[in-house]
Amino acid sequence: MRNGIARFVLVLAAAALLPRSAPAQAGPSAKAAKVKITTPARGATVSGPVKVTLAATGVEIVPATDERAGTGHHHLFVDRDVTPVNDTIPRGVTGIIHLGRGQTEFVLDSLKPGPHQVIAVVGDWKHVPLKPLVTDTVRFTVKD
Ligand SMILES: [Cu+2]
Repeated sequence: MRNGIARFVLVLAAAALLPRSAPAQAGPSAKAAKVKITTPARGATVSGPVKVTLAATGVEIVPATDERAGTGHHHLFVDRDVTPVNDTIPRGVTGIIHLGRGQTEFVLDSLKPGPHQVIAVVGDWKHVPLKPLVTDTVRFTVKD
């Protein structure tokens, strides 16, 4: 019995020493949206064509025609920097791909052998990047 009380006191002491848990989120909108390029794997050496697969959390991936808050669609910047984050992501530009039908994968079929970089950015129905930025970068190599 004495042993049990000692253990209880010890647990209390340990609990007091534990760091306070993070403050509760204000609501669903406070949850930060995230995107991850799930393939190709980081640093992988792959043969072409290269299928890029995307997984988003905290944001609903929908077609660009779906004009609702809390939604967005994927954009890929292939071997180029992202455009200014407050600007509309342009169309018809080499290396910038809008997955405007709500797709979560895209096949890059014209990458030359060598190192490449893909940056994923989730943008809203106006094609403007979400804030805070929802982005992921993967570098990989296409073999000869
Ligand atoms: Cu777009």
